[in-house]
This record gives sequence, structure tokens and C-alpha cells, in this order.
Amino acid sequence: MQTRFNLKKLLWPVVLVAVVLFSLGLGRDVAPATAQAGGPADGIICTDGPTFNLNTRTGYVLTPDGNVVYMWGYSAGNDAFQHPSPVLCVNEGDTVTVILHNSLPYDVSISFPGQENVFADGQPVQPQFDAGVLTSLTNIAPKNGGSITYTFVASRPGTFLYQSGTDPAIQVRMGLFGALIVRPAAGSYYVYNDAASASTSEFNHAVGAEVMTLQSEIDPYLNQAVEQAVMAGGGPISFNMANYHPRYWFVNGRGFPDTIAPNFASWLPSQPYGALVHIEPNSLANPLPYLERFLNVTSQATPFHPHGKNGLIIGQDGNPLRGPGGEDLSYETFALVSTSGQTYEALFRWYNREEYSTSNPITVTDPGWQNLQFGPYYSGSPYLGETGPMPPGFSSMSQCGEYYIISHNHALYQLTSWGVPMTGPGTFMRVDPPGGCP
Ligand SMILES: [Cu+2]
Repeated sequence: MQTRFNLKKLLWPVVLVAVVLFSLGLGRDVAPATAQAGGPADGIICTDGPTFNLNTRTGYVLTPDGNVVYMWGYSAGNDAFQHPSPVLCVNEGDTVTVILHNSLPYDVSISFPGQENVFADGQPVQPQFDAGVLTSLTNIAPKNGGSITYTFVASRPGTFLYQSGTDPAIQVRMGLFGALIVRPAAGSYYVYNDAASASTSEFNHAVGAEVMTLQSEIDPYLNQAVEQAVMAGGGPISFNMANYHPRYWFVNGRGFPDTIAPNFASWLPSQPYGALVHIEPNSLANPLPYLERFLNVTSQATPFHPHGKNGLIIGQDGNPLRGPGGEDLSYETFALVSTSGQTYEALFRWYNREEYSTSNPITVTDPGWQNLQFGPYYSGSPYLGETGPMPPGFSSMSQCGEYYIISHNHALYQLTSWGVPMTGPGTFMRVDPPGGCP
């Protein structure tokens, strides 16, 4: 294994050059994945429906340890490869049409877990069999240029996955997945048709108050085997799934610290979605919670936990947490354990309860600089919205005394990138002072 890893290290600069050439537009005739660039720096970037033309693409993603991994994806229209596949946003009641064009040398498909009465080319979707052997959970777009059109009515609001229904153990892990958001008839700042699900997203969208936490994983040996099979024109993939062993875990297709970079960060040309939560304290002027949509396409349970605050879980798998009589079944949790295929919505509030400041100081004795460690996001002041001097030799990335609070997958062996600790599925919640940074 060590030998292969070193070989990879020798090869990756070559692959990186290829990626750079591709990002310059050489060798491809499709638009860069940044076609949607210009949207907000934080928060969910929607590709709006209800009609989507999705094309299979192949490409590479960058990992925090400097590796480059081959992947597949669905891209909208002429967009280049992106990972994860686009966030499809529709409204409750829409007739959603997804036209899938498949240029891969393997049959692929899209399944829509949580959606009912899905049609493929006008007929109800059916699992596919070859001589009695299940080959796909749903109708396929045939390899090497085939197409298929899926339609369904988005009958209920919520957060859903869409993903390949064909050989999903390989194809979903290769990147054929994305989020589908169905916004309720009651209004786009609700999660469900329920006033208790109101979030600040509609009023405060510019600061990323509606965010996605889509967790995924990669075993690069699987991806390497698939790349070799594709380069050979298709055919058997020489990978023993009994040896499947993820080395990378991602949030929104990136590993920390790339997760806190803005949407469409230029150095991540095929990984457009950031995962920074960017909010302001709850107050009379900012009364609604912010919304986090959790999705899990890993193969295991992941306990994702934001430090310093509980989330109020209001929905799961597209179901509002209400009893048959309308009872409120929402619950607070600190670490949200989700397993493969699940989605949740959580509402969060962050209170500046004591409003400590230079004029209302915390009544503790300052331990002194020589006994402190300074992180790059410390502003020089412990108080929200204030800055102060940093010791000689330390610089600060703080803009105006905002706070940065970590959120991460607490399965700590997964908070790694092929063994590099404190990378992977982690991000920050950034709390600006009321009114934002000037
Ligand atoms: Cu923690």
C-alpha cells in the first residue's frame, strides 16, 4: 500500500497539470462549473427547476492532503464536472422533469428516494433485470450516449437525495448524487408548511443562513479502479468491494479547511460548494433561526456536532416531525447522528446572552499572553465585534471581531484525509456582530 501511495504522489502533479489545463478550457467543450458563480459566497447554491438537463461528467477533486481523485458527477446543461452534483431546487406541486444524458461507458440512472409516482419516459419506473438478476433499481440511460427522462410531481416539501439507482455501491460513491430541495407552498423561508419551521433564510440569505451539510466519503482505490476501467472503454471494474475502505470524508464535496472557503473558490474549480455557516446573533431584529439541511451518503453513521449550540431537529427524510394530531415532535440534539441515505433539517439560534464587551467585561482574571495559545481567527479581543492587539509574531484573519465556532463529524477517525488529522468533514459557524461586519 505504501508503494502505491508513493506512486500516487509522483503522479499527482501530472494529474494536477491536466486539471489546470482543463480548467483553462483546453481539451473540453463545456462551460466551467463556475457557470453559476456570482451567487452568494456562503449558503446553499440552488440550480432552479422544475426542468433539469443533467449530463454525466468525469473529473477530479482535490483533497486536503494534496491528492487528486477521479470522480463522476451529474452536471446541469453545459456545465463542467462538479462535485457534488448540483443542488436541485423546486417548489411543492411542481412537475419536475429530469432529462439524463449518459456519456459514460456504463449504464447509469437516477433514483429519487422519497418521491412517489416517478415516471421514466412516460411509464412508471421499474427495477431492471437481466435474466432474473437485478441490474438497476430504476430505469436507465444506456451507456455511451443514452438518455432518459424522469418526471414526478414534487408532492411534499423537504430535503431529499437524488442518486444513481444503478450499481449504487460503486456509482453513488463515484459521485452520482446530489441534494433535491422541495420548498413548501407556504413560502420559501419555511421548511415545511408549518409556521414553526420558519427560518431566517429568506430575509438573510446573503449571509448564508440556509446551509447544506452533505456528508460523503471516498475510497480512492475504488475511484482509481473505475478510472482505469473507463480509460479501457468500460467493462469489468477490478475492485473487490470487500476491500472497500474510505480514506476521505467530505462535507459538500470538500474537506476542511476547504470547507470554509467561499462558494466557487477559484482554487477548487470542480468543488463549488462551501460549508461555512455565516450568521448573526439572534435578537429582536434577527428573530428567526437559521436552517441547516443535513444529508448523508456515506456508508456509515456520522455524528455531526456543532460546538456551543444545540440544533432543533424539525424534519427527517422529508417528513415534518409532527404527530398525527399535529403534536410537536421536534427535539433538540447536540450531535446529530445520521446514517446512509438519511436527511434532516435542523434550526439553530445563537444568542449573545450576556453581551459581554469591554464595557461589560467577563469577571475572570486574564491569564496573560504567555499562558495562551492564539489561533489565526482570534481577533485580539474575546468580545464579539471587538478587535485588539495580537502578540508579536501572531497575525489575525479576523475581519471585525467575529467568532468562529467549529462543527465537525465526531467520529474522529473520519475527521482525516488519508490519515492527516483535523481535515475532512469539519467546518465553522461564523458569527458576525449584529448588523454584520462593516
Ligand atoms: Cu467537537
